[in-house]
Amino acid sequence: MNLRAKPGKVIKQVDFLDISAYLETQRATVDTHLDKFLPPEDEYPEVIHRAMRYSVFAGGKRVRPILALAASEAVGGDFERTVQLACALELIHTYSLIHDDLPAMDDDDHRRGRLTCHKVFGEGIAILAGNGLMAHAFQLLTEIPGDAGFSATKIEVLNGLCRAIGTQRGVIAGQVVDLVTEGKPFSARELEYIHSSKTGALIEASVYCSAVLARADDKYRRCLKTFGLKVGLAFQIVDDILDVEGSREELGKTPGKDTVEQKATYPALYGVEESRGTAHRLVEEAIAAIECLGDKGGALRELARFISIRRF
Ligand code: GRG
Repeated sequence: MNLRAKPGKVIKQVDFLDISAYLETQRATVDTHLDKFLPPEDEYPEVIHRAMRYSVFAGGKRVRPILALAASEAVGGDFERTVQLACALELIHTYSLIHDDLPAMDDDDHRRGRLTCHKVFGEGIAILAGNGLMAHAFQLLTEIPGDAGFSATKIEVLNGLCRAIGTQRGVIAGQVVDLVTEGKPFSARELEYIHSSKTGALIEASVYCSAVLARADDKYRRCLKTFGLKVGLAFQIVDDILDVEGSREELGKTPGKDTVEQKATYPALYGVEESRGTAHRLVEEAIAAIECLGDKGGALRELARFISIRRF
């Protein structure tokens, strides 16, 4: 299996993937394409394009686009098409971060090691920068290259993504329940709903939509969906743990806020150790779910393991 690194450069898959090097090269590939796809800073009205680029290029691990690229590799997808989906996923994710940081939501001053978008550009422009990123993401998706016969596939991808971010177990649904349970007692069921929806749904869509775009067999779509769902939930559980254990330098944002704001988190309900155990178990189940991919699932397996042990 070949893993694409910088555009035009290919890393040969080895038995034991160096995950740090892999993440770094894939991140560079994603960033190059984000830069190409986003409107330039000097395009009128300049302030909105500066705000959009400020948040997108503030840092970020690019986990969702990297998962989309790895899933595509695993099922034989086309790189040029998939990278456009990958960038759309990152724009939607960044949009969710900008809105999540607003005073009306989590009210954060720092994100990705920088002042949040509304702190630099004001609330009005930050709201519009989020909206702008979402609009641009959907524009990118509709412009994925392909002949007329490919349109049905694009609609299926769009549908998968709209479902992932909507109000029926999508990102918005998870954020709503997160918001309304703040400071209140919450059940295990509500907690899993929040995490699977506000974070899991977009991660699940990253691998699932990538398989749809690659026109992969149903068997592969299904196993990647299960993989994404489990990895996505594990990702948010680790995020909760890092909020308890991480530092501002590692996280690029203020730790400890979940406790102060009495958020519904895994450590609050189960404690840190049990939560860590749950995240590890979910990742092992995710890895088992993609057994059908054989050697081609190597990068996805390593990405899943990285997600359970990450420190940032
Ligand atoms: C419909 C997309 C959308 C948004 C509107 C504001 C909102 C509704 C949802 C917020 C959802 C949210 C912020 C969930 C938290 C997800 C999460 C774990 C963020 C951190 O992700 P990382 O660690 O961050 O991948 P980086 O900075 O590395 O990209």
